[in-house]
Amino acid sequence: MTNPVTYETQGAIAVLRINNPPVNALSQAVRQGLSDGMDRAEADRDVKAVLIVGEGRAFIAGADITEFGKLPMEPNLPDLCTRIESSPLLVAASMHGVTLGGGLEVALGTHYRIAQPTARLGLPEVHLGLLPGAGGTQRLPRLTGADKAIEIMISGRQIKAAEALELGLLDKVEEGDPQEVGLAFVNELLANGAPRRAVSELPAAAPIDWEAAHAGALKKGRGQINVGTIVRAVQAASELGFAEGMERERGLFMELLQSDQSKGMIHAFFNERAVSNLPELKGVAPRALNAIGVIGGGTMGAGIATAALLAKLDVVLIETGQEQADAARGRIEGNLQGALKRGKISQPQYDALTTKALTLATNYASLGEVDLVVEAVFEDMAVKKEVFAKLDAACKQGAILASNTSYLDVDEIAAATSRPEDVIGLHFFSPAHVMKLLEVVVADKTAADVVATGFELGKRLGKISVRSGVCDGFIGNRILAAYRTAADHMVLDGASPYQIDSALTGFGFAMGPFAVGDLAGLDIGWMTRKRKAADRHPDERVPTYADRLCEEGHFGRKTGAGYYLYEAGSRASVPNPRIPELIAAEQAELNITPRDFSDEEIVRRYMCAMVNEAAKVVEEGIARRPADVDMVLLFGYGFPRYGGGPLKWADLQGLAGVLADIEHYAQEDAWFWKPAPLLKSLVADGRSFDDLNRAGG
Ligand code: TC6
Repeated sequence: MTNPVTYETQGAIAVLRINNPPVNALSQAVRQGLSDGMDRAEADRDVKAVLIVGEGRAFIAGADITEFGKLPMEPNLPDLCTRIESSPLLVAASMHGVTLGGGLEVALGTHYRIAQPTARLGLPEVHLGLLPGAGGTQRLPRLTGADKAIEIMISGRQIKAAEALELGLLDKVEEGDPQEVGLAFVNELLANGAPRRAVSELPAAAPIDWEAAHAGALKKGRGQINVGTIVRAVQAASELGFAEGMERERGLFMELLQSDQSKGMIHAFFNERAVSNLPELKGVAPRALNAIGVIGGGTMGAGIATAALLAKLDVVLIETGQEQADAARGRIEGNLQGALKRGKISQPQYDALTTKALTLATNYASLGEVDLVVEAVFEDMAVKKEVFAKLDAACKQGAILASNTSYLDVDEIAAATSRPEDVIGLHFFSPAHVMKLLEVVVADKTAADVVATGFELGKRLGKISVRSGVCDGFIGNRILAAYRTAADHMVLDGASPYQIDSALTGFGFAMGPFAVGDLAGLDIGWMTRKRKAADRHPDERVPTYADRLCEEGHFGRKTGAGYYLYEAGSRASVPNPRIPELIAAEQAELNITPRDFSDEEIVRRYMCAMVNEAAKVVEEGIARRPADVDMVLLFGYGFPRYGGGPLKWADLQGLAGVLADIEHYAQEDAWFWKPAPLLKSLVADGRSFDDLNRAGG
C-alpha cells in the first residue's frame, strides 16, 4: 500500500502532504505517515520547520470513523498531536476545504496555522455521540476561553476562516495554493525567528459556572449525554494540568465511544449516506430534470413547490381555480419569505423565484414541458386516478408522473395511465421544504431510470431519500400505524395520552404520538380508520374515543382542539379535558378496569410495536435493509438521532429480550402482537439487524 503521507523538502521546510481520498480521514496509515514524517524531518539537519498540508478537497475531515469500534491501532491520535506539538522544529498547518474533528486537533497540535478564506474548521464529534478526544477539549479552551470552546464543541458547527482568525484558531488567512501560501508563511516565520508555540503551554482557561454550563448543555441536548461530558472535559482543562487533563479527556472519550448513543449516531452517519446507494441503479442515468409540475397547492403541494424552487428547478403548479391558485402562491411566497429571513436566499433571488421560476395555472395543458409532476391532491383513490389520467394526456413523452400519496396503492394509480413505467411514488413529509425525508416508492412497473430520477430529485432537494416498496403506508406510515396502535391500546388500558407523550419525549422523540396526531390533523387517522373498517378482523382492538372527538368537529391544532387545546396565535397547549371523559366512557363500555403504566413500560411497548412492524417491512422487502427503516424513522418521524433508529435500538437492547417481550404481550392480545418471523429467525441464529445491513439486505 502506498504511503498516504508524502515527504518532500522545500529549502529548510519539510512538507508532509496527506493524500487519503475522499476527505483525508486520519486512518492508521495517515497517523503513521505523519509520525514517520516528523521523525524524518527531525533527523534531517537541514530541516528547520514542518508544514502539514492536505491533498484534494479537504485538509483533514477527522478521525477515520470506520475505525471506531475496531481494535485501536498505534499511533493513537492524541499521542500523534502531542508528538507534533513537542517537536523541536517549528510546525505549521496550511488548511483548505474542511478541517474537522481530529483534523482540527492535529492543527491545534501545530505551532502556527494558516488557512484559505473559504476554509471551514470545526469539532463535530458531538454529532457522533463523542467528544474531541485528541486534545481538542484541552487545547481549544486555552485559545478561546471555556464558554466559546463549549459552544463550538456542543454545536459542532463549521467555523468560517474569518471567525477562526478572530478566535485565535488561525494566525493568518490567505488565498492561494495551500502549499505555496503555507511555505511563504513558514519562511516568513523562520526569517523573523518566530518561536515554537505550543497551545498546551498557554494558561488554562478561566473557570466558569460549570454546573450551570453542564445543566444548560444537557437541556439543549434533549437526552443526548455527550454534551454534558464535553462540559466536564473542558472543566478538566481549566482545573487540571495539561497532561492530567489529557488523561481525563481520554477516559471520557473512551466512555462515550462505548455508549449506545455513540453507536446509534455513527450508525446514522454512515446510513444516511448509504441509503441512497442502490446497487440496481449503478450505471443507470437519471432523466433530465429542469422543470417540475405540482398538482395541488395546499400545505403539501406548496411545500414541495418551495423545495423545488429553492433547488433551482422551475415549477408549474396547477390548482382548480384562480382563487385556489392565488392562495397557493401566497403559501409558497410565505415559505420563501421564511427562507429570505433566514438568509438562505437574497431579495433578488426571492424576486426571481416568485416571478420567473414559478408559474401558477389552472389548466393541465401548462404541464406540456415539465420533466416530472408530483401530484399532491386529496388522499382518495378515485381522485388520484382521475388526476393521473389527465396527466397522462397532458404531459410529454418521458415525463415522470409521481404521486405524493402517503398510503395508497401506487400500482393501482399507475394503472390509470398508459405509461405505468413512468409512474412512481414520491412521498414527502410536511412541511415538505423543511422535512428531510423522501420515500421513493417503487411500483411494480416503474422503470429503473425513473427510480434513479426520484433519487436525483431527492438529492437536489437536499433530502435523505429511501427506497420503499408498495404497501399500505409504505415504510414510515405503516410502522407509525403499528406503534400508534400500541399507544392507543395503552390508553384504553389506563395510560393517559399525556403520560404517553411525556414518556416518549423523555425517550428522545421530538414529539409524542398524540401531539403529532394533533399537528397532522386527526381527520387523517379518522378517514383511514373508516377506510379500513370493512376489512377489520373481529379480534382487532380499535379505540373509538378519537372518532368521537372528530365527530364533535375537533381535528387537532387546525381547529384549536384535539388531544390538547391550542390558543390562537400561541404554540403552547394544555390537555383537553374532554379526552379523559371520552376515554372513560369507552373503558366503561368495554368493561375495562384501567391500570397504571410506568413510563418504562410505555416506552418498551411502543418500541416493541415499532420494531416488530419494522422487521416485517424488511422481511417483505418493502424496505431494502434494516438501516433504511432506521433512516425513515430518524428523518421523518422524530426518532432521536442518538438512538440510531428502531432496529439499531433493538440490536443494542438485544433482540432476544425484545422478542421475549413481544411474545409476552401476545398473551394479552395475540392478534396485534404477532412476532415478526424475521425477528424470530435472527434470534434463533444469534444474528442482528446490523448483520443484515452488512450483508446488503
Ligand atoms: C474525530 O475526528 C474524533 C477524534 C478523536 C479521536 C481520538 N471517516 O459526506 P460525504 C466519507 S471524529 C471516514 O458524502 P461531503 C463518507 O462516509 C470525526 N469516512 O461528502 C463518504 O463515503 P462514501 C470528526 C468519512 O463533501 C465520503 O467520505 N469528523 C469521514 O458532503 C464523502 O463524504 C467528522 O465528523 C471520516 N471522518 O462532506 C466529519 N468523513 O462516499 C464527518 C467522510 O463511501 N464528515 N467520510 O459514502 C463530514 O461531515 C462530511 O463527510 C464532510 C464532507 C464535510 C467531510
